[in-house]
Amino acid sequence: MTEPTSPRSPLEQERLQAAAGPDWVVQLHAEAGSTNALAAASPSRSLVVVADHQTAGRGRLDRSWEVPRGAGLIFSAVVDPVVEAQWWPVIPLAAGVAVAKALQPHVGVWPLLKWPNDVLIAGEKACGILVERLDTRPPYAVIGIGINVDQARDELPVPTATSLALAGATVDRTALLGEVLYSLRAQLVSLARSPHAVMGTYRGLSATLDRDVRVDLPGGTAISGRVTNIDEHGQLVLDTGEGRRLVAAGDVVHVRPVS
Ligand code: BT5
Repeated sequence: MTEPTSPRSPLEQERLQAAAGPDWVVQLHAEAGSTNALAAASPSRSLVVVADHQTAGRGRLDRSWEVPRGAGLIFSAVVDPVVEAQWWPVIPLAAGVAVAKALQPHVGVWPLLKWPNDVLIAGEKACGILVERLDTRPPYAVIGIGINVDQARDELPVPTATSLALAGATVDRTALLGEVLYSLRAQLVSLARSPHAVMGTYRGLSATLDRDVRVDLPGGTAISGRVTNIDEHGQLVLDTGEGRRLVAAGDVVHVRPVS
């Protein structure tokens, strides 16, 4: 379908739509502030807002997501997850599973997931995911995904980041969009049928399970302990040495692997 292109060739609407297939409605912006913000501003089911370049990319907790022009795959998909509210926390984890599965054939190893949903290649972050719930009826989820495709080391904003290129994979962003959306659809179908099954897959890809961690909590405090489980609702189960704590939100720092 497509001729070979260099990883940073400008994206084209028609090619993206062809790669995404009929299940999705792709809307390309040569430049956007945040694709999550654009998708949330005029949401419709199965809309996929793609940006060739993003100038105000958002991370969790008001952090930023930075990618040089053309070096990343940056998009937000609007979905109707058809799950009860109690299972919404599993959506970002399902998205992480979807990205890991889509990247595996390119990098030849299994990407692992740092809780909740950083996609790591060789321990470094290759993809960030930001899921937001909209007050629509039914409530839609905006699933924002940023994959580092072509950055050189000095183009990454933090030393803990990596890209597919640095992992040895030359990947066409258009084809990758199709692959990730296909994988995302499959995980969402699986989630609607059985959140337990998705969590089973998630645990198998977790880089955080059985690790000693420090979790920086949203309020500014931190707790440390061993991650003994990630429960059915995606919460960390932490053995602090003084008891068991459940963590629903926070930033994990892996302290050291289990010997
Ligand atoms: C995330 O937040 O990892 C979620 C990032 C989601 C980005 C996508 S792009 C499409 C959609 N539209 C948006 O506006 N956002 C979504 P968090 O876990 O908070 O991580 C943010 C932190 O990762 C930053 O504070 C940096 O330390 C680091 N960071 C920033 N840019 C990065 C990059 N390109 N690669 C790896 N790490 C990065």
